[in-house]
Amino acid sequence: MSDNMAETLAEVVLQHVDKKGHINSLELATELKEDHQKIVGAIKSLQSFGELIKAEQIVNKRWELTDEGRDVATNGSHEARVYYAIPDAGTSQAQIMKTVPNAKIGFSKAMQAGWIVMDKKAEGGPKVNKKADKIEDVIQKNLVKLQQDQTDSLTDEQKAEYKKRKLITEVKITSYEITKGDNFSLTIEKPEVDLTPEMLQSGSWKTKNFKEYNFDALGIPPNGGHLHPLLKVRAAYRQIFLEMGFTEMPTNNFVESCFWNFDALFQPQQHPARDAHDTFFVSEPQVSDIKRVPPDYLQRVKRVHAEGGYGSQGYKVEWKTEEAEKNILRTHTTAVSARMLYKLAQQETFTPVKYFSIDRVFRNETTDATHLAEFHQIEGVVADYGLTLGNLMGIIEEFFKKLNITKLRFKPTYNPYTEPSMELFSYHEGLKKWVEIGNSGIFRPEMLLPMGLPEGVSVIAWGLSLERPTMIKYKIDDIRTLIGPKVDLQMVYDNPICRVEKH
Ligand code: FB9
Repeated sequence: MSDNMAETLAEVVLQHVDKKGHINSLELATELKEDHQKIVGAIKSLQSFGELIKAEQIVNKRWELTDEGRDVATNGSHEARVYYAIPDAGTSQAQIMKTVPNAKIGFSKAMQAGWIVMDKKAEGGPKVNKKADKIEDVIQKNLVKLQQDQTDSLTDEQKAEYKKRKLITEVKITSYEITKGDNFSLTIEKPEVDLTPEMLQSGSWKTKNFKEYNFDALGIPPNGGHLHPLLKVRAAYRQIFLEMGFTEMPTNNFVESCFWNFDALFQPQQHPARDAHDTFFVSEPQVSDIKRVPPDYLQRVKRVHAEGGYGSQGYKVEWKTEEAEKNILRTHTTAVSARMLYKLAQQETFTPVKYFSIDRVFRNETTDATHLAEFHQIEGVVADYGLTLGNLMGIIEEFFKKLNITKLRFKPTYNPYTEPSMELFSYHEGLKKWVEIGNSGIFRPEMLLPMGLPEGVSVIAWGLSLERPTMIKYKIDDIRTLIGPKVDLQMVYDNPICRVEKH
């Protein structure tokens, strides 16, 4: 029904209430030959205009015919149809059962009514005959009367029987007694509405009553963008490195050759970390253009792996270009550090540098609440003449001090590309125990010298992840609520700014 039709029906309701003082919705629907539900809809819409009308809900019960009841009203009761199906000469019960609808119940009811009789000794087998000369189909008459004028003329016994035979059912009929409200009026003050695109397209705006524009209303606060917690912590760590004079390395290549990720770092080609269960190998393009590695440098790397040199005995195993040229998802940002250090070594004159990187790395790990197949590695690198383990420990202490971590411990460990190497530990006041917070070391000569860095230049470096400090800061227990498909974006909207108090 269009808006206009509903308004018209509502106006008709008002006119009838005005004329008669009160009306019943069912009676009005009958009088207007209109669907009762549409009358109810008009009443509901009038109720939304304040006290125009009073509508008292009336719940009545009445008997209505079922589908089977309507069939009986039209075609006669089951027993009457059996009676009229019997010829004067009689017929077999089977013939009745075959040809008359609902014959089973009709047959027994006709027998009970004394309308028909069975002759079991009839010639040619049992026969059913009419017993009564004529019958009155009271059921059909009662149902037709109920159907036509809704009067409840049935006796209680008849109701019980017809209900039992599923010919009638009792239904609740909700209707409304309508009277004039305190603000009764024959005209409907249209509600104030907001303009919508549909009104403009349909032209219905012409009959609408629009709210005054409130130009003083405050606008809806725009839902601005929200930084992910990881990016907030990354910004904090980036600021610390920049304050310490570090330059960010270009880490915008997730795909890396095994040469830069492993071989340039003097990581042996047989190292388990280079297996597929630890590393994601790229199938297309499967190999990098190894010719882009300066051939002389590649040869020096090959030699230091296979034969040694620079004071090292090497690994004394064959070194294969086919291994070096394979493409992988980088397993650490130290691959980028290697590229940067090689580039540094090509300078005419060596200049000390401080580099850092914070970016994604990928490892073929089993995921759990604290591990994903990727994480963000934070790495600091310093290259200069004569750097020592003391410098490494000192710069790490300086770095973590800016994160308010002063209780540090260094534990010797092994890395393939640094010697010596140290794991970093910090005392966790909450857990009352020392927790690992990173790793570090001095790059080996077998990595630096083939690059062409001058004798005496040493490079110190350390690394940690971005996810661990982020989870601690934002009190997130499961890394999968921080990153991945299950992340609740509300977490991104709600988490506070990342502040690192300055010390
Ligand atoms: O981040 C780690 N832990 C951590 C860091 C910070 C933190 O809170 C902040 C101080 C306030 C709390 C915890 N870890 C390193 C230690 C562990 O979490 C470890 O279980 C997970 N590690 C990752 C690698 O796991 C496969 C963290 C990641 C890691 C480890 C080593 C490096 C980088 C990241 C490195 C390196 C390196 C070494 C030498 C030369 C160059 C780089």
